[in-house]
Amino acid sequence: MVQFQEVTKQSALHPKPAGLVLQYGTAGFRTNAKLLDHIMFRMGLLATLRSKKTKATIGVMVTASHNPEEDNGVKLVDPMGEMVTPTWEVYATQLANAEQDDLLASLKDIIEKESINMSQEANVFVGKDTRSSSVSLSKAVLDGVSALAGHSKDYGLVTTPQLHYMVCCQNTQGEYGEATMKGYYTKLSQAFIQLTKNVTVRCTKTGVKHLHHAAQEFDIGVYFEANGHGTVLFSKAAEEKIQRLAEDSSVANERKRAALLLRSTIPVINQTVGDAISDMLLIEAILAIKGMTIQQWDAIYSDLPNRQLKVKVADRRVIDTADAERRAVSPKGLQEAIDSLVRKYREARSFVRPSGTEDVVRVYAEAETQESADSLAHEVSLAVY
Ligand code: 16G
Repeated sequence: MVQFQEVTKQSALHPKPAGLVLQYGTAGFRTNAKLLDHIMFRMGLLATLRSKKTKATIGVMVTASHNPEEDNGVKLVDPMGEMVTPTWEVYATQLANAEQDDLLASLKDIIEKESINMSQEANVFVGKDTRSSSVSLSKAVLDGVSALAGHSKDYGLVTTPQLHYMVCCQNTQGEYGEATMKGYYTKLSQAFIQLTKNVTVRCTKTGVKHLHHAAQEFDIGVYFEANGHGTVLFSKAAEEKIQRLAEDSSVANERKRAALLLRSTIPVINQTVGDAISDMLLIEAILAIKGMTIQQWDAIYSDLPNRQLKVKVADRRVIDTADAERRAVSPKGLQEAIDSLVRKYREARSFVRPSGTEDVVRVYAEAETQESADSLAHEVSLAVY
């Protein structure tokens, strides 16, 4: 057969040192790179057979991970991006250790045992690490694939998890992601942005009306101001889901317990606006359920020393702010002056904004010590004045 003639021809270029025995170990074959050329060629052959057998794309990664630089290694990746199944590890060892003249017989033995249809198409993805030996070794893998007329895609330098990802994407027709480096980075970075957007603390302008609206955009929105205003809002969808889970008898115990707890929490909260009586009851309940004292609760978090001052000016409206009142955009030069004062202190921040209730400008400053916070607030007040 033409296919096997090509294997015979190509394998002569990747000869096995007689008597050498290697084992497919924890993470594939790993040893000194000088002993691996024939192994790579043969793993190219085996990956092609595995691809024909599974009718899916198979991965071959050339790497020895944390091993010394002079080592290298290879491992196979199964269709869903997982490690190759143990039966095929046995075949890998068998094929790797067949003496040069026995290679075809060993190959045919695997084909027969697995009833592989040799006319089935094969597709193999190959990746390599940064070792200098990886260049020629990954080439040997590609030779193995082409010797059995398989198709290959060489991803070049990739991390091992990236190659696993590519294989899975390819075999799920893109459901897991796009089988490209761009697809990998896009998927991860977008997921990261989405995730951190959901844990993110949103800042708004001062005032319950601003906070309340921002909190309404979440399924469960908790809002508060340093002066004590605040409450918790549940979206209609969240309330309905909690209700459904609390009533559903097929829901697992842990989830049901959480749903019942949330269901009992909702009516304790005054969702129309912050309410000290309602907040007190909710906090009492949370501390009782968690078995915590007020002192323990208070010790979870400590504010930096801070100072708030009010400055009387001719017209407070000359101060205009942006970024949820954290930057002064006018008058010109004010923000730069604040920034340079803040740089004089450790762990310092300072904001100025026109009050919404009095004819004054509010100056807020915080810093590592109370003395620094007081002094910064004073200096910023002078800059405002
Ligand atoms: C009002 C607001 C409060 C805000 C404060 C700011 C309500 C119910 N209360 O008390 O949310 O923090 O004004 O006042 O809306 P200021 O701009 O004078 O500092």
